[in-house]
Parts: sequence; structure tokens; C-alpha cells
Amino acid sequence: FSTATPPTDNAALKELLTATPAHPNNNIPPHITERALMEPKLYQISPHPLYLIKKRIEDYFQVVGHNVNSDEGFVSMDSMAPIVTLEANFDSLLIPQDHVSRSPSDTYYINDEYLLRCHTSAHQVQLLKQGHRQFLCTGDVYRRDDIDRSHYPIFHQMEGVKVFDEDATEEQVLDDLKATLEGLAKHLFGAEAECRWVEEYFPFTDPSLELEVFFDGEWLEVLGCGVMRPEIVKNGLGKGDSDTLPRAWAFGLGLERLAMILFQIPDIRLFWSDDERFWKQFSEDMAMDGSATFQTYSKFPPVYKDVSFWLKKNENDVVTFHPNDLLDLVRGIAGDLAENVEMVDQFVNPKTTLESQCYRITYRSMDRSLTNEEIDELQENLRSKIGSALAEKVEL
Ligand code: FA5
Ligand code: MG
Repeated sequence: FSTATPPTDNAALKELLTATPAHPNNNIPPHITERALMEPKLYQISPHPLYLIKKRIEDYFQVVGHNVNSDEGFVSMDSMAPIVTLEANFDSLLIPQDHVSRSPSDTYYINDEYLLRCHTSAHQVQLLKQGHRQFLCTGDVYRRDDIDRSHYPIFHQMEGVKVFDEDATEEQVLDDLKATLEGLAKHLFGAEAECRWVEEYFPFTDPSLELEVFFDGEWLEVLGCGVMRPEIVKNGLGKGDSDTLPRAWAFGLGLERLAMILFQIPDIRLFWSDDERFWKQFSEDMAMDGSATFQTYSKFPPVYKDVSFWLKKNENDVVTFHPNDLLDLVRGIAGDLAENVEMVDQFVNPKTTLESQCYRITYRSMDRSLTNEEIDELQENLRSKIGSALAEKVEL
């Protein structure tokens, strides 16, 4: 196990993120670096909806203090830097070497030791080791992921962990977890909200579940949770050789998803808006009660553009292109004008066995009408970036 400790202050973060030449493993584009260095975090700015939802959740858990150590009640941690070791993000959670979340197509690596955390679970063991037994931990997390209205490469999670007495059974812990989170859903959305449990798999919990809430015509996944694997709890509690199995539950929830449901925010990009038509709809008193419905101030027309290319094979006859390679380019060029990207066509040439894929990009601004010229320019830019940055992986 590595003993490296990640930097905690912003200057050290910046140095690591912008080191030149970048480590060969570094796959972090500039638009991600920029946001990783942003201070304060969105959930620290009143009355941003992420600030409001975080306060409401802390209210439900009757948080006794922030960034402190306490024997009683839940403590809320919200200023842990987003750079963590591979050990913290994966190994300490028993995530196997071949798990897809370790792949550079899914996770943003800085070098072979550090990455941008892909979940707040990266802090579970660390916080247990510091002596915390009931805590919430909020932070910005990073993933190479889909482009649509509920996915964004930087989003915010809140982790919750509760350790039980040695004599608690797995069933008691699971029942407590479900009751706690069902209570949270009611606290946030009222008794009428439609929720359902879905069985899941996480390497670090067993059993594992996800909670979905019905929103805007579809089931939206809001959190993952489960009974922590005893080996992980043992490691965190420092009880390496005791015979009894320590029990704890853990959950990781998506703050954007919960805020979208609570305030009826239709698109995840809105959280990054600096438009006053967005900001003026929220106020500090909404942290405590009343549910407000967000008034969409615009639904400007979308512009659709398709791009298609052949997937090249490397010397071992394997395709190296991953759709997330394209999505990073789209985000880098179009920023928040990119609303959705989906593959609309796929074709394999029987003679060459090469595959071609066609992607449809939906461009739309949340604040204004787009002109054809500006989108043509973005699309042209994208094509040329595909030709250069992905030259080894695809052919236009
Ligand atoms: C996890 O990240 C686990 N660490 C959660 C967990 C914690 C399980 C503790 C067990 C114990 P998952 O990948 O499903 O799980 O993400 C958790 C939540 O983050 C999702 O339910 C969703 O609400 C949110 N989320 C995931 N990806 C995105 C994204 N790209 N944009 C916005 N929100 C996202
Ligand atoms: Mg999930």
C-alpha cells in the first residue's frame, strides 16, 4: 500500500494538476482542471441549490458540527481536497484491479499515484481512522461519463457512514440504513414522492442497493448504499485481529440529482449557470422548509449535428477508441452548450471488419438562442480536434 498523502491546500493542488510535462497517465482536460481548482465549491455558496439541499440533508441528520471530531451525532465534513490516492479511491474499498471504474476511459488520472476522486467513498477509511463513527462527507467528484441532462463530468456527492455496536446483526444494520434513507426521501420530497429500491453491486458493500425517485416521467437514480464489507470497517477501526465482525452502513448520494427533484431543475448544466434568472430563484430560507419549483426561464431551440468516423485498430488488432474520448472533446469545445450526445448509427464493413459509428450532438444554450454560424464553427472545431487528438484511434 502506498503511504503518499495527497495535498490539501489549493496551491499544492494547482501545482500537481498543472505540472509540466504532464505524466503519461494524465488524461485531465483543461476544462476539468479549471473547475477542480474552483473555490469555494458550489455547495458552499448560499443560496445555490446544492448549498440548500446539503443543508436540508444535514438538518435531517441533525448534524452536530462541521469538520470537527465528536463522539455524538453526525459530523459533516465538506472541505476535503478532490485529489486522492489510487489506494484511497480503489484499494481501500476492495475494488478489484480489473474493475471498469479503474479504467482511464472512466476516471481522471493525474499520475500513477493520484487521481481526481470518482466518489466520496474514497474518504471512508480515512475518516474512520480519524475516529469518526457517524459522519457525512461532501465533495466534488469527477468522472468521464455520458453527456445528458442528468450526467456531468464534475458533480457533488455526499457520503454517509454509521458504525454500529459489535452485537448488531447485518439485518439490523440493513433495516436501519433503509429506514434512514426512506426517512430522508420523505424529509426532502414529502410522503407522496414515488421511490423504489433496486438491487445493485458495489465491491465495498454487501448487500448493496440503489434508490430511485420518479422525476419528470422517469426513474432517476439518486444514491447507492449498502452494508460495508467488514474487512473495510476493520481496517478503518484499526481492529485488525479481533474476531468479531464490525458492522457499518454507508451511502453515497448525488446532490445534483436530489436538488433536481426537489426544485424541479430540468438539466444538470444549470447548476453551473451564472445567469441571475437561475440564482434569483433561490434563497437562504429555502434551506429550512417549503419546496419551491424552479421556473424554467427558457427552452431555447436545440441544434443537432452528426459526426461519424471509423474506429481504427492498433497493432494488436484492438479498437482503442472509447466513447468517453469523444465526450471529453465535446465538453472541451462546446462547454455547457452540449446538452446530449448519443450514438445514432453503427456499421461494420464486412470486408475490412472495421466499424464506423455516428454520434448526434445536441447543442442548446440554457440562456439564449444559438446562431447557426456559431454552431457550425463549434462542429468544425470538433471535427478537426477529432482528426488531431484522436488521430490514433479514429479516422473521419
Ligand atoms: C457510488 O459512487 C458509490 N460510491 C456509492 C456508495 C457509497 C455505495 C457507499 C455504497 C456505499 P454511483 O456510481 O452509483 O455509486 O454514484 C452514486 C450517485 O452519484 C448516483 O446514484 C447518482 O446520484 C450520482 N451520479 C453518478 N454519476 C453521475 C454523473 N455523471 N453526474 C451526476 N450525478 C452522478
Ligand atoms: Mg449507480
